Amino acid sequence: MAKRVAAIYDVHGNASALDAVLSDAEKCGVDTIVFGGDLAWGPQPKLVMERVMSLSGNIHFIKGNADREVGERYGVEQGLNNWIAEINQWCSDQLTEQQIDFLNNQQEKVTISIDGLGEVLFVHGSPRSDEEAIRKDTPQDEIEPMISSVREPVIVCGHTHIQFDRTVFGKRIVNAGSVGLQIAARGACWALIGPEVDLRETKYDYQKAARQILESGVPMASDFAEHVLNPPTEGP
Ligand SMILES: [Mn+2]
Repeated sequence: MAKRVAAIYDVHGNASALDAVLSDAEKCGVDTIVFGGDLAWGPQPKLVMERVMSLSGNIHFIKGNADREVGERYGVEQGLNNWIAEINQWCSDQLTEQQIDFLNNQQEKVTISIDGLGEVLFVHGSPRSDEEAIRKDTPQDEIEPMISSVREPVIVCGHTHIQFDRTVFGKRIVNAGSVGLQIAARGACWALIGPEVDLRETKYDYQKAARQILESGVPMASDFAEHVLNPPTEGP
């Protein structure tokens, strides 16, 4: 039985933000970490993979759609935009064979029994797809078929990069937000799960992060840097 679980989602190759979240999680006394997917796709894939693969303790990894695309070198032939395909290939090229194998061997989901909450299911997108989005305003009727076969009372997801905590047809659904490519947040977002649900936003040095991103060599580096300097708002 876990007591305090850090749900760390959508790091997207932002090593500075990840380091800040790992320090904050340690201060919060977490005994278990779930990395919820989309670790490497972004400006610092190698640093992020080195960091997470060196951690020890109770750690689980869920595969995100972007991990799948980097691990399997998805290109335009899979119907992707040029720029996404280009970043997939660049990220793949940065990683060692061992890091690629690690990405390709992550689980699709994990269930953990957590004090105060019971059984909690962790997925990347929705319980049935790593690309399906659950947002805070997704209509309940659209969510129903995504969760109808889930037996756990609590579901933790990510993928859309905006935190929420809502209940749909009796299931509590928590979106942990994004550590590295946050939307409508200034800091690195994650969730502390157990015994309550605490949606956290950890401050980090985003100006330093932006400088490192500009030096990383990632395609569209200035766009990534701009994203962390001025995260987009939620939009309409
Ligand atoms: Mn994703």
